[in-house]
Amino acid sequence: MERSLILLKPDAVQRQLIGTIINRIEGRGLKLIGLKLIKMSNELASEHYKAHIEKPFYKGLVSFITSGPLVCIAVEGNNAVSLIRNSMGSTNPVDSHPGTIRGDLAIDIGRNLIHGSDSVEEGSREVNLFFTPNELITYSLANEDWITEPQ
Ligand code: D4T
Repeated sequence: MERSLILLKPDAVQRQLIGTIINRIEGRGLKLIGLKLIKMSNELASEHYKAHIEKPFYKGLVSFITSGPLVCIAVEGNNAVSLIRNSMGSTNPVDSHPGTIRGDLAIDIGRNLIHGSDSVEEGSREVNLFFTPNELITYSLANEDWITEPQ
């Protein structure tokens, strides 16, 4: 089963958009299996964004992501990674379509509200980076068969 890590970044928390964004994720039918508020350490930020270490925006990105509390969410389900990426919209909100989270709620690439894992492999790695096994809960939703056709 696919897993994806979602981060509601410090701008989402400060703008009091936590509920609005979670509402969209739940409304789509995705299942949350982990949820917590944290302040990201410099060490965790460097690990999470290590692919961008040489990029010109890296310093500002780490400074922003460690600047205040953020919400970590683990999601599990078929196609969880691509469903979330589609709901988020493009990295740069200028290119995000209306109807997506960034397309409706953001305007600046450096304040784009949300992170979602960009591949199945990354989803698994990132969920394990942000959550310990006992923080993840596997369960069934009562309405699951009304969201996904049973195989
Ligand atoms: P994240 O990782 O936050 O989900 O974003 P994306 O997966 O959509 O985009 P990314 O990894 O390419 O970029 C990571 C993060 O860096 C910020 N950023 C990016 C920025 O501030 N300036 C830039 O020019 C780029 C490319 C936004 C997201």
